[in-house]
Amino acid sequence: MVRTFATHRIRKTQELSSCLWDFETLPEEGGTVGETAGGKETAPGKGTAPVKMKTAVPGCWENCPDTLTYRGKAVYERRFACEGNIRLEFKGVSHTAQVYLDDMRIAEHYNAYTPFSAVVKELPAGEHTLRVYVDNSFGPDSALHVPNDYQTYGGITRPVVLEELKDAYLTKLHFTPLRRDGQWYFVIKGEVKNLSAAPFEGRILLSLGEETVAEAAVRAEGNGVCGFETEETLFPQAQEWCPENPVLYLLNAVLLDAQGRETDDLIDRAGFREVRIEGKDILLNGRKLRIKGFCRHEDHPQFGCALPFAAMQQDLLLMKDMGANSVRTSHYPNDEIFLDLCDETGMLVWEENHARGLSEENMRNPNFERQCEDCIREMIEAHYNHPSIYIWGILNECASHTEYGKECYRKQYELIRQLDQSRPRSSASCQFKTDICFGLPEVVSYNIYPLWYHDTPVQDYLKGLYDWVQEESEGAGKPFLITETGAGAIYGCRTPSRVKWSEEYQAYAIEKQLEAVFGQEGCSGVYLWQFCDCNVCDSWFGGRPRTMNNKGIVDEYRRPKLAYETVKRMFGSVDTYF
Ligand code: ADA
Repeated sequence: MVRTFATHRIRKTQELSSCLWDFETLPEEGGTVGETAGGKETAPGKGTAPVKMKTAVPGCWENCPDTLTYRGKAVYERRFACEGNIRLEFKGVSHTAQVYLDDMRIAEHYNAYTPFSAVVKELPAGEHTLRVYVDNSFGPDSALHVPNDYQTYGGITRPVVLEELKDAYLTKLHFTPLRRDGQWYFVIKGEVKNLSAAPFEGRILLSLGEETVAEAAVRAEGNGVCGFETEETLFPQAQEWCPENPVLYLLNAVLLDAQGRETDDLIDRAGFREVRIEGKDILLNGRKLRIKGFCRHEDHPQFGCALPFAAMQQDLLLMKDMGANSVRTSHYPNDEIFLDLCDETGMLVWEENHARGLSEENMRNPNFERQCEDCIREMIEAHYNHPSIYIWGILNECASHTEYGKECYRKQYELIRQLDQSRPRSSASCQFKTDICFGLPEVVSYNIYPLWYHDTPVQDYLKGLYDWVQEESEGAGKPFLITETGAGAIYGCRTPSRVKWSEEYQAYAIEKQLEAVFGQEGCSGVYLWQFCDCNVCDSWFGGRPRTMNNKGIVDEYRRPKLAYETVKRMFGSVDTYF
């Protein structure tokens, strides 16, 4: 399964995943089989035999008995028959991929959480061999995947698709809804690429649901690209998308050649909804929004980060059962299937680029800027149309208190603005009363842990921080969100004495935290850290019993802790709109 709906009717596509591929580890001198407690990687030593097996794609090799702790390189292989122009799309490989088709290198990609593709022209008829070299090791070249408070799994962790292309094909289709005087308008932008040496002339037909809504002429030079853009078009019959009634429209672009023959298509989904900032308020379709959300890692003991469809849906069901209206994809862009489900179920999404807790020294890694920019670009290009995404986040808990850090934040915010003018931007900060970046985004966000990492009464702590933002930072007058708060609990650790790590303590702390957040004037809401317990890297074992981040409201198997009912009661006590 690649998406929850078909993205082509004319372009021929075939999923290459959802089956077993040949797999072999490539341990090498200096290669690794895991981390030591100190965060250094251990070499496997000479004579480490490679592991060969058939393995599931998508999947993580940490879920196979022979490669439970393997960190290093491996190769995946499968064969397929095809001819002509083809496009291969990888929705996610963790974390570095080199792709070979019949021994020819066709793609290279860094970062587990964003898609990439390769186009190969005029492939001869017959069987072809696709080989993907995957590496999940840490090292100086990797600025974003570092030993961290979550796991960097290994594998082809999201779907792989093969597409057959004619000479001209659609590369992009972006839908922007606009709301004016109670009426809905839209603008659709897209791009056609010409793979042949001769110029291509044709037309694009655009439809929304059953209606053809626009048409555009396109002309692309030989091997060139051609953009198209509709006028602002009124869509009087639009039904708006909102959490209570998430109405989706099929957005269909059909490319016709000069003779009027259907050449290619792209199908996506669109929703009419508006996110606007007015003073300290986040307005959704003109109504003042209150966030009741969860931070969620893509993590499961049986599937690593490659959760199957039903498991994703179950996570959403549980979050909804607790009364949540939003999910924060901490700390990286999520699988599109999950975003599809959020669109369908009306779950608002804070989607963020990949970066967690990087110091200024980490941010000075020569690859840092490029790797962040690639991630932002790939995330926004691919996820632009999801109505559920209401905000873009960047650089969770990085160096937003230093001048060097601020320059990085500024560049990344600007890049987002170039790619998307329609959504607000923010960043979850932990720089208490020292953050200097709040002048840059539209929304000010803080991660706070009173009653967990320190015992300051939550209300006092939150008010102190909020007042500081209003009185002494450039964030004054902007919406203010709590993007993390929570407490740890080991599932099954129960004691009436309510010590830390017990379920009783977690439930108590969360009640106090939510009470304070919902009572704080000017606060637009909260994301609890976190939905489920998750694996962390070995070097994080200290302060992380079981080498897991145990702040889940459900444990890693999604078994509810005592706090589940507390969250349900507290989330249930306030509405989605103020
Ligand atoms: C941070 C961070 C999370 C997690 C959390 C915690 O705020 O953003 O990734 O590490 O703290 O559990 O302490």
